[in-house]
Amino acid sequence: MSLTSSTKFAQPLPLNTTSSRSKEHKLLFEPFRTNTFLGSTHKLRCFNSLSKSNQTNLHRRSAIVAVSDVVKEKKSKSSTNLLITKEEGLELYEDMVLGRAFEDMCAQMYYRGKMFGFVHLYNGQEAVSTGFIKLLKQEDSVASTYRDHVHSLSKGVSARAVMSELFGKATGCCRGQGGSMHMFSKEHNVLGGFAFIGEGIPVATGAAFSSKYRREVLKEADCDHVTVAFFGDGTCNNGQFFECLNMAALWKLPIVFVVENNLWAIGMSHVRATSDPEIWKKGPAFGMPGVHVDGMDVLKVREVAKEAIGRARRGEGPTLVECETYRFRGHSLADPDELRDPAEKAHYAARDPITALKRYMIDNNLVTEQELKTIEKKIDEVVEDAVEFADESPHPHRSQLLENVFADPKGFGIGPDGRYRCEDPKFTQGTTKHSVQRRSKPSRQ
Ligand SMILES: Cc1ncc(C[n+]2csc(CCOP(=O)(O)OP(=O)(O)O)c2C)c(N)n1
Ligand SMILES: [Mg+2]
Repeated sequence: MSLTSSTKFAQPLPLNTTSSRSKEHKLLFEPFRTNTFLGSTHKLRCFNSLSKSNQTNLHRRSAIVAVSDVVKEKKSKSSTNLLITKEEGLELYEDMVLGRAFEDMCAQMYYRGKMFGFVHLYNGQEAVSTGFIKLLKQEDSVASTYRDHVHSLSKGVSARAVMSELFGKATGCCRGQGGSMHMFSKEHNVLGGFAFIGEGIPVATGAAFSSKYRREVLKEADCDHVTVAFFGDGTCNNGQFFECLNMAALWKLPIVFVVENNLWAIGMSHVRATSDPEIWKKGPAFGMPGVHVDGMDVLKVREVAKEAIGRARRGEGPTLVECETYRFRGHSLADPDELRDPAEKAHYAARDPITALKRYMIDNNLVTEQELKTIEKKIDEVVEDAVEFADESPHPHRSQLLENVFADPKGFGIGPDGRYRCEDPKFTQGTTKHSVQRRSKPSRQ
């Protein structure tokens, strides 16, 4: 398979990374300019300004090669040409099925009143999380968004710990204090889910800086850790995105910026909200490669991820990867999802990344239906177990309320006597009195 048929890379100049790279690398990083937007039912505004022949040519080059087409291309070739081994395929499949089954269960539990606040599901986007995170080491870091359950699962946080967190229980990965939008695990280097869009990007940039600092200043030669920051298309119109691209390129940080472009920011279509909807093009503007990949195909995402993570690990700097994907449910479980065109939904539903991987593996005789069914059954049990565990787990103690809210717990949450200030009946009186006094003073202005 030629990745260029589904992947677009633009490279800033100069960038001296191609000299020692393989032919595949050259293919990947070959400048590939096109103005069509993969899979989108919308046309870009600038598309109209192209000549007719260019339009046809560009359209042909950017057509999606679904996994099924890849299979057709591959049929006559030997199995050694496959993009994955059986073990890798099973790992990817299991991770995606876990993500899907977990989220479906979340929907059930949410509507049964077991979860509080907003819950944003990841259905449809699994190929992005799995394609990237399954290539990472434990020491590598991941920064997520409020759509963070599946990133955490892919990074190794147990289904029990994530489900318990969603139930607000003490056994959750944040002891029930974070909830759906704030998954965190120091052990797994999950740097957090973030409710404010774009907030995770500078945190990820800081983590990447610390890896570089440890390696180059503290001389920890084995510190080659990489950080992957996931965020949405709507978030790319936020200033933090641009600031962090600049710093990461300037300092050649070991980071991959992964845009999960699901074409929508709540009810705002990406093509309506963004001056140039091809986000990948912003990479070269800041001095780093920009890539556009079919985010419904885990194998293509994985090929791109290998290269981008490898670049970061080798000290060659950041990459911006735009994965075109789609969420199969509403923005959150509170969203009736009435704004998106049913034809658009059907278009992407037909490209379900889990079904596509299954077909690829079966058609290439990597696995049998039965082997995949065994995985699906195992995952059902894992998710059932997570729910039982979360349900039976205790609620956090009230004394936990202000822990980890302030950097210095003695400064506000806990008084000098070691007791929680909120337990002091005079807890709010002081501030009220102070503000009344201040208001009664004559103004100097
Ligand atoms: C700083 C900030 N501004 C506005 C919001 C409100 N908000 C919540 S989700 C969202 C859309 C984000 O869309 P996108 O980045 O595409 O992510 P997706 O939900 O599609 O994964 C917005 C604007 C917010 N959470 N934070
Ligand atoms: Mg979006």
